[in-house]
Amino acid sequence: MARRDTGTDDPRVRVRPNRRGSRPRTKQRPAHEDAVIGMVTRIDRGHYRIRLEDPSLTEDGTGDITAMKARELGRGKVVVGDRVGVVGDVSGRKDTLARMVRVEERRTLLRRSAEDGDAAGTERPVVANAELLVIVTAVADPEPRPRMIDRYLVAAYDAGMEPLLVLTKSDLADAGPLLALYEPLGVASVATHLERAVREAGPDGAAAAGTGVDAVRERIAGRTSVFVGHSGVGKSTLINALVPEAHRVTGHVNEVTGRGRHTSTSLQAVALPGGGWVIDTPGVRSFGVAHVSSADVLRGFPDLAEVAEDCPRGCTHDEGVIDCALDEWAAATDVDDAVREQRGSRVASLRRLLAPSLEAEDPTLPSGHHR
Ligand SMILES: Nc1nc2c(ncn2[C@@H]2O[C@H](COP(=O)(O)OP(=O)(O)OP(=O)(O)O)[C@@H](O)[C@H]2O)c(=O)[nH]1
Ligand SMILES: [Mg+2]
Ligand SMILES: [Zn+2]
Repeated sequence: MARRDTGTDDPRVRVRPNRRGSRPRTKQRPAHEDAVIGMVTRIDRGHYRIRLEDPSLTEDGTGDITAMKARELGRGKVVVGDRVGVVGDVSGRKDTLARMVRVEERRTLLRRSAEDGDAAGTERPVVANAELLVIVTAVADPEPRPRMIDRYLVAAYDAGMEPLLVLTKSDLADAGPLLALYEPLGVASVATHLERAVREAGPDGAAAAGTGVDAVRERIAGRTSVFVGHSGVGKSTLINALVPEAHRVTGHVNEVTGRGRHTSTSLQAVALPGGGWVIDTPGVRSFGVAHVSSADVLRGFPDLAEVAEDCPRGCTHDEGVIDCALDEWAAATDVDDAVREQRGSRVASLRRLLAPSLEAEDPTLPSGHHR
């Protein structure tokens, strides 16, 4: 997939290419050559929790330190997942603060746009450098919202991230209809069900299995993934099952509103035992993608993007527009009926993801999917 330039949102944040040890040869040395590198794992009121690449630098050997932004960094946003350079006291001792002096170039950037208020339409960075967007949706309790999944898919393609659909609570309802809705797009998916004992272990974790947990573990191994979705879908519970050391607090779904309690309140990156990171995020009601164009979405589907190269200039690829090459491709008579049918549903699914239609109502799932 083509990666877009994901520089920070503010030109005043100095982004430097990742040089990995090779010293610049010019006489002009960059500022803070002695800075050590780490990853931002949590942000709490202007305090950045950072895990250093070299954990032996800290007194306790964990590599965890706290830093504040140096003034020279300007107002540009630094987010969880950012690789940053820090100077000063990196001992990690209690009450010490290091200085964060630079942000390395981002490989991916998950962004969302504000949907109401003064900032409506403006985009904000959410997480940097993650490879996998784990879209967590409960098959019931709370009710699944396919539009939300669609928005997250759009955000993943825009960010240059690979999506993984995880359908939780498959003990409560059949995951089949939802899986079928995303099958034509070729989105990887896993249905999970955690045993009561695992769920109730809460932040103390329980390595005991549940259905689908191993499949998720395999997919996230050695990579950086972000778990997103509505409050109460079971993001933190799943992360505890995957990484018992995570100690994430979990909540209940309110019987009256059918929603979670917004138990997790901040983003938190948790190291995987075998390498890689999982980033738990607070549940959100919606995820704005107004900043994403149809071309950004198409990049997630190289085969369809190639077909769309034959579209008239400025084609929106919407259903019913004149001469959209996707229609011609989906109706081709020189292929088997089965292939034609497949193409048709793939184009229809893509169109569902394209920006304007995202405002529409949720597609209805076949009734009676509850157990
Ligand atoms: N029946 C059932 N319940 C589950 C399953 N997984 C999680 N839950 C329950 O769902 C509720 C919410 O779980 P959390 O992990 O706190 O949800 P969350 O997505 O982290 O929510 P926020 O932090 O508010 O965004 C808890 O009561 C869990 O026990 C499952 O597989 N089956
Ligand atoms: Mg949570
Ligand atoms: Zn078109």
